[in-house]
Amino acid sequence: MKFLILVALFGLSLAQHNPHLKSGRTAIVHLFEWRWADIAAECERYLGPNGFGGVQISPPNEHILVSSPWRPWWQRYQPIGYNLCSRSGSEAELRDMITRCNNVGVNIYVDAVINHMCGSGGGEGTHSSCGSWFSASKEDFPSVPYSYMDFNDNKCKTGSGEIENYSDPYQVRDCRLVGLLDLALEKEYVRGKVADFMNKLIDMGVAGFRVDASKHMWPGDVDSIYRRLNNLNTKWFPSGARAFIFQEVIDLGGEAISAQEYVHLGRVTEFKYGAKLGTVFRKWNGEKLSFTKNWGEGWGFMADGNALVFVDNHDNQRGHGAGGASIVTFWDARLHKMAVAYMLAHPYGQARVMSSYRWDRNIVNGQDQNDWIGPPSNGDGSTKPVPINPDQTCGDGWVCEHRWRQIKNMVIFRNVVNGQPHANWWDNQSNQVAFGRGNRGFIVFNNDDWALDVTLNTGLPGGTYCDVISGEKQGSGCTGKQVQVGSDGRANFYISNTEEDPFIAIHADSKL
Ligand SMILES: *[C@@H]1O[C@H](CO)[C@@H](O)[C@H](O)[C@H]1NC(C)=O
Ligand SMILES: CC(=O)N[C@H]1CO[C@H](CO)[C@@H](O)[C@@H]1O
Repeated sequence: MKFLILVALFGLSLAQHNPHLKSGRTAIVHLFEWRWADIAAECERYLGPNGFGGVQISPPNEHILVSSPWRPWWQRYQPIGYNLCSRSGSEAELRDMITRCNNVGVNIYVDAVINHMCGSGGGEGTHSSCGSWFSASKEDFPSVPYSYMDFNDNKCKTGSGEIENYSDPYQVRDCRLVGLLDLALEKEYVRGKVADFMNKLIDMGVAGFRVDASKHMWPGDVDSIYRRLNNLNTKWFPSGARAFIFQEVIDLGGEAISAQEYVHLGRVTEFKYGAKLGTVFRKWNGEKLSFTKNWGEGWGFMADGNALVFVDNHDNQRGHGAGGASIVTFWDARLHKMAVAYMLAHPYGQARVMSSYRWDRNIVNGQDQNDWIGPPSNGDGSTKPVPINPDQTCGDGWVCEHRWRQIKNMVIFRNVVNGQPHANWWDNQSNQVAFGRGNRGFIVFNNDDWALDVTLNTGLPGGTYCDVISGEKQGSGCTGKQVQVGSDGRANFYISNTEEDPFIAIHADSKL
């Protein structure tokens, strides 16, 4: 009997580790702060055709409007309620986007902010994205409705009501995170309101959720909410499919709360991944690329099936959250392309690509004074559309890393090698490494300060392959380097350390 119950519980939660990606797709992209109308268009014109599996969207629910500083990105992490109008668009636009993306095989994952409402200093009035009245000082949010009884003020035992000591797991869960009003998720009423919000999105067709600030919620409380979730919409997903859950738990080791407390409930963001990969590609602390032969669990990361991996995210690309200076972002484009390619070539974890906007950095003593700046906007604070240039890059400050040829082609590489084992590793005991994925793909990196010139076993069938980093296959031709693989699977690779992109990737579909 006990055994049967365990199997049933285990089965239910394991289901929430599955992203339900469609037809061989493998990677997710975070279109940070994009408008719904632009995401819908991007699904149809770019993400669907290029094999992207899903989009993580910014929080869709009603949020506070902050005037000082002017409309920062983080205002969307301060909910006022669960009406679905936000800086990214209206409920109708959200619904249209979900439908259109699903129809071209691209899933939508919602950034769910359920730990808290706005900050205690958020004032009183209708300065919210749908215009709902609220009072932060009275803890009154009539649009939900939540009242002062729905917050953790009595449960938190610190004098200030804030988290004062991160070594105390009670404080981290029961007290306010940087002043944010902490919801009493142990209450049936609050759990019901959160589940209703998430179920509305599930019924609209989303495939799952990135659960913000998960570390600040008790695992038992979020488990109770996840169990209330509807199965996914059968218009696009198999009957009985559960929402994909990936939880934001920043765990670089050495803290009271570990990622392990959440892995039975869904996947967890593996923050060690980007922090370590950045250290390796920057060659800091004596790290070398050759040390990544056992990348993944061998580096002390969580089990493969539990991990959501990324090179950078919207927090740590601007110095928030975890990872610190080693994180490699679009500001370091050459290293960023290499690190993202490494992630996409490697089988470990569910991969997520970051797609950013530019802002005016102003770094004083290692801290960016402009880390708050919101997306490219008009004077009234409304977010600008994403214009597409003739060369397929984006304009108006949108970086669109996911459209960089090297990254887009590695998303395709990951699809082509899906399910194939990590194979044919080579390294020079320094920063030149190569590995393949079964007999479907092979990648070679030169992050040393001298040329690479070596003949390697690729595991691929003989033939001429087009390198998808320096160019790509177009019709029967190749716009980049060509690699000759002999009938024995061996090929010579030459990569100068001064090349724009000192790495080469070939795969079954890039064969000429
Ligand atoms: C922080 O919390 C931990 C765990 O409860 C405790 O051992 C430690 O003494 C606390 N530190 C301070 C400064 O209160
Ligand atoms: C330790 C070291 O640098 N080993 C080798 C790295 O790779 C090049 C050739 O690709 C060799 O010349 C180095 O000796």
